[in-house]
Amino acid sequence: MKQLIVAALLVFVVGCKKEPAPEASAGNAGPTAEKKLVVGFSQVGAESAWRTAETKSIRGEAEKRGINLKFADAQGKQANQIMAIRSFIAQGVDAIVLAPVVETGWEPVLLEAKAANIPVILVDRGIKVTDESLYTTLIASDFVEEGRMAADWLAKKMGEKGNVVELQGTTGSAPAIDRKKGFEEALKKYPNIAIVKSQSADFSRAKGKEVMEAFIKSDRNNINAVYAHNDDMALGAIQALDEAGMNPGKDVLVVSIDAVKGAFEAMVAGKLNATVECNPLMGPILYDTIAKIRAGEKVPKYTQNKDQLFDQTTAAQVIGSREY
Ligand code: GZL
Repeated sequence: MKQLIVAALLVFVVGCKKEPAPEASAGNAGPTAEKKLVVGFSQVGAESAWRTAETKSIRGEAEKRGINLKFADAQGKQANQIMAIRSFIAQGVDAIVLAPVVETGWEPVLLEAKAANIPVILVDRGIKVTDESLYTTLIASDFVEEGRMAADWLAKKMGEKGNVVELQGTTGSAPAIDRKKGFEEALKKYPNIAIVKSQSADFSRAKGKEVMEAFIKSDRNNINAVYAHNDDMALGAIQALDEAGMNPGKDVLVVSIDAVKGAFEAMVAGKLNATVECNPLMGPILYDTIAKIRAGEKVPKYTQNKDQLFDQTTAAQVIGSREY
């Protein structure tokens, strides 16, 4: 009888042995695995080398940190960004990241995110809202300061006199509005410099070439310098100037913003004169900020990415160490 009870007890103990938790595969975390952070990211599009670098940084860092990043490319359309944000809300993501294509028109969808209690982090561009609680924080460069830096450098190079043509970024976007504002503000110190033409080329190289061709066609003898709101448009303008035999970088000065690899190559080649860096490598600071928000820490409303100007005097020794 005693043997019977011991045997029964043995079966009971073996039978209760805890099976190891099923391996937490990428898709379904096992019962003991920590729940993966899920972040929805609505990206403007892929209009420039800078944008590509920003996407690479944000996606790559999510991969590195084991974050489940849901990525939506809006192809430059605000309606697509609004749809993407609604989809993230429906999926119940832990945080929404938005690089807003333009400054206005965000209140309705951000009110929905707020109602769903999902924090919204703005990267790279700001928005205009009456209720600032609709987003938790903005991580971006100071575009007005970038415009001022470009203007001051160009004015000195031009001997504080001459005519400038301006290639603006995407109409209604924070960088286009503020880079124009900063450039004009700084030019007030140089009454003998005039902006004789100014038009949007949507941050794209192809449109930058197209608009520059039109500027050349209409008044080629009155162009002493080009100010482009980003390197891609500047490189397009350089192509147009080259094709017109106008010697970019020497007879016509060219200054832009972003400091992507192509800009350094153009500076080394003597075709671009200077570029103001606008750092796109937002991944690490973005996820550090999300971690603080989720831990209940106070984060600043605005975190400024520091910028610096590069010109031909330093391009050759810096180009090898550039990360984007
Ligand atoms: C700046 C970013 C701008 C870049 C462009 O933060 O929004 O958009 O300067 C990009 O190259 O297209």
